Amino acid sequence: TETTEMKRGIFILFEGADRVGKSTQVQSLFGHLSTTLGLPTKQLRFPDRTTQTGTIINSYLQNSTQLDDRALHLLFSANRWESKDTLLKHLNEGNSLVVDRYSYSGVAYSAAKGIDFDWCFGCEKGLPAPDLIFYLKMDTEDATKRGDYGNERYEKVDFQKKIKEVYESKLVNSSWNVINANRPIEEVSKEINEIVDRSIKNGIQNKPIQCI
Ligand code: FDM
Ligand code: MG
Repeated sequence: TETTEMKRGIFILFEGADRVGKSTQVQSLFGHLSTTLGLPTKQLRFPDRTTQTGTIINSYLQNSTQLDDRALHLLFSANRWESKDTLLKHLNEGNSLVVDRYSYSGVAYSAAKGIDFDWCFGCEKGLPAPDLIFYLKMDTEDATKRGDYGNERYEKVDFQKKIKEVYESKLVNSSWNVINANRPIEEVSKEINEIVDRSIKNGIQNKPIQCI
């Protein structure tokens, strides 16, 4: 209402390997924020396959385009940079964002191919940083048993193990929330909702938006 001071939105990110349940949890948290808490919220995912860079990325992921690994990495990064202003606008206008993959996916998937980690990370520096990161953790074998596995380029057990290794040895740090994703959906959601509720109570929106 007009009498309450408007707060900026919260930037919440979900990361993890394929088929760990990110999209399901993004949707569930979106419902919690928008319906239960009544906060204006938007749901986003990267890559954004609707833009020009996204079109090239999409055809690569569906195995219909070949591309140099570093060129691809830069396209994924550019795909985030082109939405930088939109992300900031949403947050500053009070819209919270629940985002499915971001810079850390970019680094994890490219470094898992053998590209230098710091080179991969460099392209991300300066992008708006998430306020909260949820890393959904699951054994690769369990993830690969899930429906539709194997339809896209990276959905191969050995490569997924490498991705998980990059995340867990080089990206996840004490500020991330590591969530055991090998549990019923509702149990996972409940834990995530509690962390978000607590963060809001502790004034997560009062600090300025950070950069990566
Ligand atoms: N992916 C995603 C990357 O390789 N780099 C990136 O920067 C991002 C954001 O693209 F295999 C990979 C991860 C995954 C695919 O598809 C995106 P889904 O729909 O999120 O699985
Ligand atoms: Mg996928």
